[in-house]
Amino acid sequence: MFDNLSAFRILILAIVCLPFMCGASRAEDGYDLWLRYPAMERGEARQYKAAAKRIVVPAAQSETLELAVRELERGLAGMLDAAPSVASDAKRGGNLWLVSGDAALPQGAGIDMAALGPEGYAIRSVDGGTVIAANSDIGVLYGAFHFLRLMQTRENVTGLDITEIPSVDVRIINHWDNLDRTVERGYSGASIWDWHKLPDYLDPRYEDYARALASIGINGVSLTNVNADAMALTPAYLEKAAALAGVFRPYGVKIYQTARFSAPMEIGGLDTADPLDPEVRAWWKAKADEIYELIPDFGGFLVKANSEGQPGPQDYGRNHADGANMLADALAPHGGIVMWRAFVYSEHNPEDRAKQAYAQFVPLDGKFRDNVLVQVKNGPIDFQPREPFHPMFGAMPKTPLMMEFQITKEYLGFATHLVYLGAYYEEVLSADTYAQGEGSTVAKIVDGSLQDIELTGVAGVGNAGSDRNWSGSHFDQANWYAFGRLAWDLDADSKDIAEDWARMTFANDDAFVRPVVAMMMESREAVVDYMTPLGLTHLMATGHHYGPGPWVCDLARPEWNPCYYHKADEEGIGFDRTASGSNAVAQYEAPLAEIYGDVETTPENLLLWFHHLPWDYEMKSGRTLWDELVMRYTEGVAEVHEMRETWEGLEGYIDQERYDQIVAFLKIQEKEAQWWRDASIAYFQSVSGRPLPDGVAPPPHDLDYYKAISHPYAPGH
Ligand code: BDP
Repeated sequence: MFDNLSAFRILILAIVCLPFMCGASRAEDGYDLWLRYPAMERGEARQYKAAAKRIVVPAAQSETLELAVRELERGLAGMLDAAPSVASDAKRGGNLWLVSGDAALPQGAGIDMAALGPEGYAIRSVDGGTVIAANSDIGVLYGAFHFLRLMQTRENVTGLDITEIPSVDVRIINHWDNLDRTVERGYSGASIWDWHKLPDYLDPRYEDYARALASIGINGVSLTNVNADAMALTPAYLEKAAALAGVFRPYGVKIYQTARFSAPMEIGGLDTADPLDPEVRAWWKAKADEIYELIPDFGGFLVKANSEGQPGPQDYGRNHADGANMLADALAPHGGIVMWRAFVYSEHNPEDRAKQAYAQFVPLDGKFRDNVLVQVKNGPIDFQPREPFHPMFGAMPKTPLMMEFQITKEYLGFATHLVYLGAYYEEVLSADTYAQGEGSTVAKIVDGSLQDIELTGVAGVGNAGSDRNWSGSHFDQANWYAFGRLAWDLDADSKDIAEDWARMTFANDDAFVRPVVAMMMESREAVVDYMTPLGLTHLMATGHHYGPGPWVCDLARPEWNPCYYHKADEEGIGFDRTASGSNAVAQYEAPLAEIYGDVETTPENLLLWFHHLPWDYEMKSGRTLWDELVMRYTEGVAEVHEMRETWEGLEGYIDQERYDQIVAFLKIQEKEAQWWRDASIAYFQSVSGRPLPDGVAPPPHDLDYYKAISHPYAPGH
C-alpha cells in the first residue's frame, strides 16, 4: 500500500497527531518566515509556561514597546497556547520585565546599562523571572525577539545572562528596486514597494517586512536601485517614502534613498552636477532640508557614481571624495550619512578590473567627511561564488569602510538554487587582512575596532520581493536571516545561525535539523564547484547572468567577457595576478601578498584567481590541473544530488507544501548544476584539447549545443 517509508510516516503522523501537536504539518506558504511560533508539544511547553505568565512593562508605553509586548503575546500564545497577562504595575508582581531607559530594574538584575549603548540589550534571569533591559525601546524589542528565539529553538530560559550589542551602527538592506516595480537582480516577484498606490495605501506587507527586519536587528533600508532614478527625489516620491518611513519607524528601521548624482540637472534644472559648483551644492542642501522636513529621521544617501555608466564627480574632473563630501555636507546638519559605493571600474582602463577600485579609493584615505561610509563589496570583482576579500579592507585606515554583501543570488543560481550564504559571509568576515599584523580580520575593520573608526556599517543587497514567501524560495529566507544575524554580530557562527533558522523556520526535531544544517553548510562549496571551481570567476552568460557562458569573448567591454577572467588557451588557464601579471597581489598586505603571489602557498580554492597555470600543473591531489578541474565540476553536481537525496529523506517533518517546493527547486538546481558542469567542461576541453580523466562522463552534447542555449527572458535583468 505504501510505496515508500516516507508516505508511511506521514500517514502515522496524520493518525496520531492532535492538532496542537502537529502545527508543523499545517500547510504553510513561507510568509511567516522564521516568526511562525507553532504550538509546542505539551511536554516541551511545560518548562516554558512558567517563564512568561505575566509581562510587566513601563506605564508610559511607546509604539515600539507596544510592539515588543504584542510580539511576546503573539509568540507565547502561539507556542504555549496560553497568552500572558500584561501589566504596568511592577508591584503586583510579574515574571517577565521589560525595562527601557531609566525605568527601574527589578531587584538583583545588576545590569550595566551604560555598556549596552543605544541599541543593545540584556536578558537576565532574576528572582522569579526574567528581565529584558535596554537603553532604548528598540533595544527592548530586539531583546523580546531574542527571548522568543530561545523558546523557538528550545533553549533554556533559566539562568540567562545575555548581553547583546550590535557590532556596527548601520545594518541595512539595499533594495535594487525600480520605481516601475521591476527589481534589478530580483528573483522573488515584483518590488515590495507599490509606489503607484503610495502614500495613500499602505500595504500591510510593509509592516510585516519591518517586523521581520527588526527581528534580526536590521535598522535601515535603502528603498531604490543604486542605478538610481532622480525621480525618487522629487516631492511626490519623497512623500511616498515618508509614508513608508512612518510604517518602519516603530520597528527601528530608517529609510535611506539612492541619490542619482546628476539629479540637480535632471530634476533641478541646473546645467551641471559638478560637486564644487556653488549652485549644485546649494541644490543638494535644499534637497536635504526638504527631505528632513518630511522624514525627520531620514538616514541618508546611498550613491553609485562613475560606475557602469552612472554619472558622478569624475564627469567634472573631480574625485569620489569631492562627490561624497558635497552630499555629506548637505546631510550633516540633520545627522544623515552618505554611503558611497566603491564598486567602480572602467572599460577605458586597461588595468586589471580587480585592481581598479583600490587604485581610485586608497589615495583618498582620510579625505572623506566623518559622515561618509565607503561601501565596499566583499570581493574585488562582483559577488562571485568565491572571491578573495576586497583588498581595500585594511588599506584605508582613516576611512570608515562598510561591507556590502549580496543576499539576492545574482551569480549563485537565482532563487532556485539552495546556497546558504551565511557560510560565505563568515568566510569573508573572518579573513585575515594582516593590516596590523596577524588577527586583523575583515570583521575588525568593518566594526571599526582595529583602526579606531567611529561610523560603521554592513549592507546586504536584499532578496525580499512580493512573492508570498518573500525571498523566491524557502531556503533563500535563510540568507536574509543570516545576513541580519551576522550584521548584528560579525563574529557569529554561520552554522549556529543556520541551526536557529532551520529550527524556527521548519522544525525542531534534531533528526531533521542536523542533516538540514549540514546540507546548508555544504551548499556553498557545491555551487563554487559546479560554477567556478579553483578560483575561476565570472563565467556566466551575458546580461541576465543565468547559466554558463565561459566561451563569451566578443563583448565590447573587455571586462564583461568571461574570457577576460579565465584566460584559458591551449597552454593553460587562470588570471596571472602576480608580479609577472597584473600584480594585484601587491594590493594585499604582507604576508598575504607573498602567499597569493606564490603558486605553492596560494590556497587551491583561489588558485586560478591569482595564477595562470599549465593544464598539466600538478595539484595537491596528485592530479593534473585539467583533471582536477573536471573532477571539481563533476563533484559539484554530485554534491547537489546528495543535497536532494538528503532533503527527500526528510519528508514528513514539515508541511507538505514547503517540502514539495523545495524538492522541485532542488531538482532544478541539480539539472542546472549538470548544465553548468557539462557546458563548462565542453568549452574548456575545446581549449585544452585534453581527454577527460578515466571514468568521467563526457558532456552529453557538443559545445555548439550549449552555446546555442539562450534565455532572453531570464528574471532580474
Ligand atoms: C552587478 C549587477 C548590476 C549592479 C551592479 C552594482 O550585475 O546589476 O548594478 O553590480 O552593484 O553585480 O552596481
